[in-house]
Amino acid sequence: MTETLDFTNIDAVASMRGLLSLARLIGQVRGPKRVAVAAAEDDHVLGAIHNARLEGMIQPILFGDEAKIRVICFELGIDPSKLEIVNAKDHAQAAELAVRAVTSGQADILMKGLLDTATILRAVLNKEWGMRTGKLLSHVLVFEAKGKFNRLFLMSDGAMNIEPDLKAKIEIVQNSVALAHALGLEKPKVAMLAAIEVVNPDMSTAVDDAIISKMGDRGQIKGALIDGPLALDNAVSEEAARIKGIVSPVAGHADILIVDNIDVGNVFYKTLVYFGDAQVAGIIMGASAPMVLTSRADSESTKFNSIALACILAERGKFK
Ligand code: COD
Repeated sequence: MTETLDFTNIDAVASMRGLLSLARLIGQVRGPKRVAVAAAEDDHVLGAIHNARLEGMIQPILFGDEAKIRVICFELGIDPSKLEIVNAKDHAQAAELAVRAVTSGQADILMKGLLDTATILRAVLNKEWGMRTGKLLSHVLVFEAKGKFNRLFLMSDGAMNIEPDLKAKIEIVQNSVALAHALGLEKPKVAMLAAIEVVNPDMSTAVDDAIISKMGDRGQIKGALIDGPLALDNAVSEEAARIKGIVSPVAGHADILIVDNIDVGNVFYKTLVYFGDAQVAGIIMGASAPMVLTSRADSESTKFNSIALACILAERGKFK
C-alpha cells in the first residue's frame, strides 16, 4: 500500500475555514476516473497507478513503450492483463496519444510519466489537438508540512510558466484561487512572495506583487484576500508578521503562496520534499481536463496524491 497523507492530522481551525486536509480530500474520491498516462514505463508511475486502481479511484490507459511497461509490471508484481496498454514509438507520440485520448473523451485526466515536462506540455498546448481553453495553464502544488503547520498550503508556479509577466501572474493567482475554491476554501488568503515586504521600485516583481494586491482590494481578482509583497516568514508566521509590524489579514495566515518564477517555485517545492519531508500533490490548472504533472524523480506517494487530487477536480468539474 502506498504511503499517503495522514487522515487524522486535520487542524480544526483550518477545517472550520473550509480547507480540509489533502488526506481527507483523498478519502472523498468516488472514482473511477479514466487516466491517460503518457510514457508510463516507470516504476513509481506504475506503482502509483496500480495502487490508485486497486483503491477504485482510476481506470488507466497506458501509452508508451509496451515492452518496458510489461517488464516493470512483472518486476512490481502487477498483472498487466488488468491494464490497457497502447504502444508508442517515442515520447512525443506517447504524449500526443495521451492528449488525444483526453480530448476525444476517452479519458478524464492526463498524467505525465517518464518524459520531459516540456514535451508533454507542448502536446497539451498544441493548437490543433491539444487541451487549450483560452486560459493560461499553470501548475499548482498542494502541500502539507506535517509537524509545522496543520493545514494545507498551495504554491504556484514552480513547474510550467518560466518567467511570468504581470498578466500571466494574475492568471496564476486566479488558477490557484480556483483550486482552493474547488478544495472547499471559500476565501483563500494569497501571499505574493518576495524577498521583502515593502515596495522597492528597483524590484519589478515586488512592484507586480503590489499591483496584484491592489487589484485584489478593488475586486478585480475575486474570491480571495490578496497581499504582497510579503516575505515567506511574514506570509506564514504570525509572530514574524508581528515582529515586522505588518498589519494585514493575509500576513501570518496565507493559504496560497505565489512565487515570481519557475526557479523559485521549483526550489521551494524540492526543499519541502527533500529537507521538510512534506507531503505534496501537483496539478496543472487551466486546461480542458486536470493534468497530473509531477517530476520524474517524485516518489510514488507524491504521484498517488496527485492522481487523487486530479480525480477530485475531475469529479467536481473544477480545473479551469
Ligand atoms: N498557458 C497557455 N498557453 C501557453 C502557455 C501557458 N502556460 N505557455 C505557452 N502558451 C502558448 C503561447 O501563447 C503560444 O501560443 C504557444 O503556447 C507557444 O508558446 P511558447 O513559444 O512560449 O511555448 P514553448 O513551446 O516554447 O514553451 C511552452 C513550455 C510550457 C514548454 C515552456 O514554457 C516550458 O518549457 N516550461 C517549463 C517546463 C519545465 O521544464 N518544467 C520543469 C519543472 S518540472
